[in-house]
Amino acid sequence: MFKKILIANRGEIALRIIRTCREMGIKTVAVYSTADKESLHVRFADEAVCIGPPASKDSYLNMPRILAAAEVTNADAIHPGYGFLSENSKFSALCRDHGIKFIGATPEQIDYMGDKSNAKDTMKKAGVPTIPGSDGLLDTVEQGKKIAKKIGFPVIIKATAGGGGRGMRIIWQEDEMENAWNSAKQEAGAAFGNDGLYMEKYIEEPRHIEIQIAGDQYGKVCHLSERDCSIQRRHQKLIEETPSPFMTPELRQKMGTAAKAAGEIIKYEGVGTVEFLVDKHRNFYFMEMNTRIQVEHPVTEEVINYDLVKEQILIAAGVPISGKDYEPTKCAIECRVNAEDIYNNFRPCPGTITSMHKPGGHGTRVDSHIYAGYTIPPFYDSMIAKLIVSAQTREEAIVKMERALSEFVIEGIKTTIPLHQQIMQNEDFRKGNFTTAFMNSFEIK
Ligand code: MV4
Repeated sequence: MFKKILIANRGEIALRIIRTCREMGIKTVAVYSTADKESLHVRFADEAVCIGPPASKDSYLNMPRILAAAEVTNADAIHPGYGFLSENSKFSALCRDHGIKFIGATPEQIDYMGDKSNAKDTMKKAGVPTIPGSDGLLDTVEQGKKIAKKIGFPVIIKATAGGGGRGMRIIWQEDEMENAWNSAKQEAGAAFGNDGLYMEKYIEEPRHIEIQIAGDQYGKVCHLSERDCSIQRRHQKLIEETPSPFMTPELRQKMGTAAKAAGEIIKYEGVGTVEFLVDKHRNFYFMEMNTRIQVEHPVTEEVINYDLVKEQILIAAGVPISGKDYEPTKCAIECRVNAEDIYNNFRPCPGTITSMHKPGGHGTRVDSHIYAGYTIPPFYDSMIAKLIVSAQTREEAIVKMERALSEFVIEGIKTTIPLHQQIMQNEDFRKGNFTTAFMNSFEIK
């Protein structure tokens, strides 16, 4: 087992990883930018190394500095958390070259899954359902028109190097094709240095349902059920829950089997997530695979009683997994609390928290690095806390979330807590009747 793990991240996920390391008897090294000197991850770790100025590119994305910090502290592994270097193949390769275990995917797997058209191709071969569209990349706009006529409008053009919604264009009729093609190609080239595009039938108002998987070094892959992440705004998830209110035992069985096939074909080691779009007829299609621990992992942990970060560390150390699949035995919901002004187009609101109170009690979990007197720096993501509740039924979980949100006091800055309170009151949300379009028509009071 590892003796010392360096955590190449900040905020709540750095704390989350440090906590599991402590429970496993593994020493921890925090790295931090000068903007995070007063952060809890710095105080909770056994050692801490400053790796540079506030800007992420100079600190949390600074590969030589992070590797140097690992070498001077004698860390034998690096946990990248989510975001930052977690899906950076160059960093994964650098760790391997330096004899430091990267707790995440291999460089080959990251590159493979990072090319979306390629990933889709592989999934098709594994028997995972994919959305009808072009066979690989499109060569010309004429070819795009031909395929669109065959599969029928609307269609969507996606950047093969994209993901998270960047470089996509929806096309409703043929005369829009030329413009969409040109602007998508231009945007993808500028953003990713790769202007490859592919086409799919556009699925209107789908649900976003993802399956958590875990694979070990011996080729065994299991699934840990789904998370419904349909409540999102501009590709930023707001609320995640498990089980999905749209799920049936039959669909879970099919999606779980497909997600395992996805993990098996790439010999996936570690915890990962297979994202699917699910249409109103409960047809499901592969969308992307994430080769990292995700923000929303706690809802899965709460319903299957499983520490996913511990599992990541065990798998990286070569421990075999049990191989058993999991069914949720209760319900969990997560609300992401961001330092944003919901009445001002979700403008980020960094600043000092003058006073605060975190909710607690039965079935209530808060994953957060904030405290009274803490100043949220303006340089990073605006998520400051995750509030997770679990209960026997979805109805009870919603009531518990309302109770916990009402206890949550954060003064000095604006947060998205009032938005979550309004969503919990929404009739369609309460009925489980929602798609990825939910927030488009949600009226903030
Ligand atoms: C789609 C789609 C509809 N049809 N593909 C958005 C992010 C990127 N990972 C893929 N995305 C989508 N791909 C087809 N063929 C709709 C979306 C989409 C979406 C997906 C999941 C969650 C939220 C979304 C919001 C808008 C669009």
